Amino acid sequence: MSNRVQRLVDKAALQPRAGIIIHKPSNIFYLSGYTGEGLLVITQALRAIVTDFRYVEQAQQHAPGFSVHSISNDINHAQLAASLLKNEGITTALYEDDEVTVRQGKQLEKAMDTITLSPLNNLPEALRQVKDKDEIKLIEKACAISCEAFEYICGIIKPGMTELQIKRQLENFMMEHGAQSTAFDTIVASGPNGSLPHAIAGDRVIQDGDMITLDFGAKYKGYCADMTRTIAVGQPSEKMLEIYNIVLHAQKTCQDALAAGKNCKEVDAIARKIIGDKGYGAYFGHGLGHAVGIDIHEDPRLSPKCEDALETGHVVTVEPGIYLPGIGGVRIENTCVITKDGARSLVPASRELRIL
Ligand SMILES: [Mn+2]
Repeated sequence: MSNRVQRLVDKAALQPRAGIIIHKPSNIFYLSGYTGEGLLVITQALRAIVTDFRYVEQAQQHAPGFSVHSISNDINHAQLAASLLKNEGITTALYEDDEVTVRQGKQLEKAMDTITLSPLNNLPEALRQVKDKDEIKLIEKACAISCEAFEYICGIIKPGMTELQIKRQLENFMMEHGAQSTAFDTIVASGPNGSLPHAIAGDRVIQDGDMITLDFGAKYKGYCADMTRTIAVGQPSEKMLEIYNIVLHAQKTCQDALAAGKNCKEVDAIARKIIGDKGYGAYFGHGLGHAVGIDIHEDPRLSPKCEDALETGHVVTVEPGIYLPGIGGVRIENTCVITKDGARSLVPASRELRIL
């Protein structure tokens, strides 16, 4: 963790009289290991956590390299951060203008009277894009728990169950098998609900012949998994089989195309071409994928707008889909790590259509 703070200091080219204030929980966790409330104050010499009484002991345990400072009735977070910075002779502070609320911003401006505030420009997020070996292991473990849950749920889904029952059983299984939580709210979209890419699981009862899209992931030691499988309960319609095979071909082709140096929008374009050539371009309206890590959606994005090049250590999803209003939808998603010689899926579950 101390190495990460030093890399941030280097990336920001932090001057001796400049400091950094971190409010975003995922950046606080990445830089310090601390998961409670509060903020980080960093200078060339200082690594500090500003929090309140409830979290003092937790912060000391999580972040041994940091000094821990508690607010009181007389001094708020902004004032305590300002006093730490002023003690170091700091005159400029970089802060997360995309994270602090308007109210927090006003408090900061007031407290930092002799300090000039300036945007940090998502430098911690830039560092987080390339995952180290330990981070990849944690994402891989999160994916392994998710795949076990997928196997389990395929064994119990039957006509007559509701989407919500499936969602609860899937999430419970992940929790009972090592997940700290779900990485995001599980999507269970059955039958015609499958045409809603981010359908909310509800009371719909599974029927024979339904296809069901399951989009879910475990969170393990702070890191997210993201996977989607569309399965069939009994024999699906010809139309659904047709779009399944197109999505499967697009997913496999794009996953095989992942490599360091490739442009994100170039990989997205492969899926758009495959699906478009079959006449379903208008029914694939979202990006091909996104990076995953501490947050479920990180940069870079595999989207038509993203000019970034993939790098070894990026972890991205590949998740093409086709959504036909009133009929249903198919999406297939793996979380993949970019390696020296291509990419490797962290999701071992088969992508072939599973008919229960
Ligand atoms: Mn995803």
